[in-house]
Amino acid sequence: MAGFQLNQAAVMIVMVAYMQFHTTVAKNTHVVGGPAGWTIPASGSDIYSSWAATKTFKVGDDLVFNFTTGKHTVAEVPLQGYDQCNTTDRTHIYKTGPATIALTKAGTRHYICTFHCKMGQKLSVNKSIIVDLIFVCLAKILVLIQQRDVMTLKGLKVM
Ligand SMILES: [Cu+2]
Repeated sequence: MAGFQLNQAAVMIVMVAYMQFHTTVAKNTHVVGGPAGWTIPASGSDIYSSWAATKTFKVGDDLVFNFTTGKHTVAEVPLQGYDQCNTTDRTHIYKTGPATIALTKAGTRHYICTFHCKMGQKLSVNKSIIVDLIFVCLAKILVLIQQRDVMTLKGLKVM
């Protein structure tokens, strides 16, 4: 019984910590390239890698690509497509500006302009959800422990 109450308290603590984490580290909107926006960079793709290096991207954040429709595009491509400016294996293409793209999964994502990639209009971002994963795993483990305790308690009642 004491163990059951302790685990219930532990589940509550993890849930509260998780909610706190999500309210304090709220979703961020990142305007790609800052005031310059999504355009042909004057000095190559360094402008976008430098911009990305100053940001922390989390799952749930949004990327906003500011561009004039018809002048540029945003295509999500694998690393090879990013390196070679090749859109064959693109997963998405956004042709209407501004384009808001939600970062829904962890890992590195690559975006290129299908018109001007070779002129350096490309961006690579890396997202981290390590803290999120730790919370989710911990909560799941505690729920499992709690369920096991409930079953044990039921077993005791029958006896
Ligand atoms: Cu372009």
